[in-house]
Amino acid sequence: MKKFTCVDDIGNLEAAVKEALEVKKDRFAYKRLGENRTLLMIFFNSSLRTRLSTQKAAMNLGMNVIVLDVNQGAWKLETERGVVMDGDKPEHLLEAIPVMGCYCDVIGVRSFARFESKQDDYSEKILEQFIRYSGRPVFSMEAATRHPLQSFADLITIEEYKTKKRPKVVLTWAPHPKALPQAVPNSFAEWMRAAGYDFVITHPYGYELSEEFTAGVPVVYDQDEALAGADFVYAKNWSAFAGPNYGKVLSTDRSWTITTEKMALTDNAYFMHCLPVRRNMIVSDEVIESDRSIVIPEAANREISAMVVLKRMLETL
Ligand code: AN0
Ligand code: CP
Repeated sequence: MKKFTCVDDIGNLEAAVKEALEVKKDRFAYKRLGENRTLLMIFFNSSLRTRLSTQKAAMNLGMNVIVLDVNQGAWKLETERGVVMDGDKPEHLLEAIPVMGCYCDVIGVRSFARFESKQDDYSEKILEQFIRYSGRPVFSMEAATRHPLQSFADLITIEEYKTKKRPKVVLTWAPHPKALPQAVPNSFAEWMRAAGYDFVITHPYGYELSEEFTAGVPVVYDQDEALAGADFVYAKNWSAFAGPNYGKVLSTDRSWTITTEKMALTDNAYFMHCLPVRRNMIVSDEVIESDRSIVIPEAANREISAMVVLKRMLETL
């Protein structure tokens, strides 16, 4: 595997989940595969889970790991070509990327939407430059439009917990005080469609996601109606995508918070969230602490999704 940025890169989903459950049974079986190979993880944004789970996955495979927080200790990077660099940025991404490629065999990149230009965000300007100029296999650790390691872990988790062949999975918007990217819901939608589940999205008017990710998925604007009969409730906030409101917070309506009353509308659904989560904005204390909350096993599966991706990259080096 030369890149992992979206669902198409993983190929057949059944085979990918099978491989995931296999490595989960014995996560040290491929300890020799990564010997003398180096993973470089580059963070333009904060992270707890991605940082730890991906490093752990690489160590399980015997790799060496270097982590670079670009905004802490590295030179500030200019990302635009043609800029006269007389400001506060001493280095250009176009040198930094091939230099980083010299010191490693595989690169992971976290680079969120910047909400300065929808065109730049949705063309994955930063991630694509790593793919083009690093000379190394590149995987996304959440980029501007997708979070595929998260979605893959979400899929593994649903496959582990489902009791029906085709469960009803509901992606629901929930309130949050700050503008968040659409990457997690875009990506989740893309993977749920590919998995062929009974998949429904619910959000207030104005929060429509890009059709690129949601084509054919029913959108129900009444959250209670959407939750009826759900087997999995996947909560997430995102900012507006459509039109001039791109990147804006249009609502903080707490009647969309997932509470015990909301969960009572479901078919005893499991509660999921990628984390980090703001309690009593996105979800009540009671729901996230309940025995139907699977946010911790979901986070644990991040190690497994990262293992499958790194293993496949190592196998094709
Ligand atoms: C990020 C987001 O919503 O995309 C990361 C989630 C994994 N969340 C925050 O910035 C709080
Ligand atoms: N879910 C997730 O990607 O978490 P982090 O932002 O902490 O890595």
